[in-house]
Amino acid sequence: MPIVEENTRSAGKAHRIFFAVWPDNDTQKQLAGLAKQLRLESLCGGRKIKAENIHLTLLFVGKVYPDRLEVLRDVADSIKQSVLPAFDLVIDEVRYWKHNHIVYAAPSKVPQELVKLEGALRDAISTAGFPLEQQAYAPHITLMTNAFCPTLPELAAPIAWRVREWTLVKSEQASNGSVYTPIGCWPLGDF
Ligand code: 2AM
Repeated sequence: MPIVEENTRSAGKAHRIFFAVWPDNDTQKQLAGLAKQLRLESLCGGRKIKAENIHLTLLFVGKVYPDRLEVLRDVADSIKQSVLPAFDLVIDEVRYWKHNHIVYAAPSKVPQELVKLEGALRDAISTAGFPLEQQAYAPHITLMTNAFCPTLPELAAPIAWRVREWTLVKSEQASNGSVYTPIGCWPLGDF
């Protein structure tokens, strides 16, 4: 995955930042249980993502300095909740990317509301001068890393997730893996 160019250098330490939707407790439990339920570890090897780290990335922003973080929050504030409704995300597939050895869960049908949310964020953040990767949005929830999985089991039942909000997240590396901290949250409209 190409690394995003650093944003304008300024005072303080830059943080690695992304926008995501984070599962509620029940959905998190179901997604975390998938690797176990499908015996992905014995099938594919690799390492399970910690339950608290399971998420769906909306937009990866990359390195952001503290003063630009405020700009990012203002841009997020300016996105109209009235045109972005809450939506149902039905996770019904488990897939594998050979190129980066990731096993992930995904919806076979990507909701238009998710496409609209990602598009609105991308437009607003890019207009505010943040350099973004240009690749097409591929919604996925990473379940395992460093996996090798030529055959994948099928999901017995889909996981229905009501997405009601989106989050700005700071990512840090600790000795035992990534630590994700929410630093902003915006509701989706329930009409
Ligand atoms: P992943 O699930 O495929 O690893 C934090 O790193 C989140 O941003 C992860 O969900 C990661 O996706 C996603 N992401 C997207 N582009 C990235 C990039 N260039 N570098 C690191 N993470 C990226």
